[in-house]
Amino acid sequence: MSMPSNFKLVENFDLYAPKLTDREEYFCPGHRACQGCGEALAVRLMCKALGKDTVVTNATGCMEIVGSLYPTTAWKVPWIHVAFPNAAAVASGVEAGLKALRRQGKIADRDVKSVGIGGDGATMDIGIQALSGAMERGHDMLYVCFDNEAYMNTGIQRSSATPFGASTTTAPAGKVSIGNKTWKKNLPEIMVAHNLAYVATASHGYPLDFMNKVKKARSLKGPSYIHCFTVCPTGWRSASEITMKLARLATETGIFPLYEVENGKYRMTVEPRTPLRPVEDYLKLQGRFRHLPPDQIKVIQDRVNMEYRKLLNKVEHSKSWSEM
Ligand SMILES: Cc1ncc(C[n+]2csc(CCOP(=O)(O)OP(=O)(O)O)c2C)c(N)n1
Ligand code: SF4
Ligand SMILES: [Mg+2]
Repeated sequence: MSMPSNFKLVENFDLYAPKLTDREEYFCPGHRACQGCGEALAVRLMCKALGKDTVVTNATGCMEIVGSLYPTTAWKVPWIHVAFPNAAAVASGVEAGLKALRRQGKIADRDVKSVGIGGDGATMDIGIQALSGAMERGHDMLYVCFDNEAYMNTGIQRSSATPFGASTTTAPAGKVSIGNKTWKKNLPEIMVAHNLAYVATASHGYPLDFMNKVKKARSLKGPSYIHCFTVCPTGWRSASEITMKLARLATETGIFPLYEVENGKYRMTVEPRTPLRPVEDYLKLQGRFRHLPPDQIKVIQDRVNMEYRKLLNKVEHSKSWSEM
């Protein structure tokens, strides 16, 4: 698998070469995700990077529904489905349980990791309290948010991750509205404010970058958080065969930059060529943005430029805690 030529992979830590990835699948084919589902691909990649000694706690959402249709399951690691709001709380309980088993010598020789997962609705809206609590208490766990920018499983309702200008069933574009009028909540930044040792953004459009981040987070003791961008052809009204292209365009336009924050220090892990591509290249391929007039596209472009500059400023000036 090669990176597109207009990108530079900045990573240097213990890189996953494709031939070294785990051949085993832990989120298996046969699940019921829509054609071209980016979230299913991302979950599969995450599982490959985590390996078999993993317990996954999954909030309600698309991945739970498509992966566990009775009497089948796509999961080959221990997996618990929990309510919409409390995946992080249950994952922290799993971690406490693992600690007890370790103390009793029952899993003394195994490094079993507790991993909580949820969609943007489950993580950024309804589960944010449980997530904040689990991170603040310092559990040895990883939480991964699979952000497809709406409540997809129940019919494309807007969430706090839905971008400005997108048309959703609860924020429809029409004669009186351009669709969703709020800007995406910056949950990675909220996680950084929890002083976690490791926070990263990721995308299934950059599989090795994502898997390396999962691997790194897995190896750390303590809480860590990864925010993974995932394309949803059904909710975004995009062609299923351009799922990877859209994920890469999100990064190439600066809409979803890929970076990590380790002990307070920001670092870009994939650097798009500058100047960034215009946001229109990304927006025009999706039905949810089809109605946007040029002046609204400019509003989005200006905002993306400003957010990107803010991020570059942090990359340039932030220091790791040990350097302070
Ligand atoms: C407390 C509660 N409220 C609402 C629901 C209904 N519900 C189930 S899945 C879902 C949407 C999930 O959205 P998200 O977390 O973004 O995951 P996605 O389906 O987009 O992957 C909703 C609203 C529920 N199960 N429980
Ligand atoms: S609705 Fe979207 S996230 Fe859900 S399975 Fe279909 S493509 Fe995937
Ligand atoms: Mg969602």
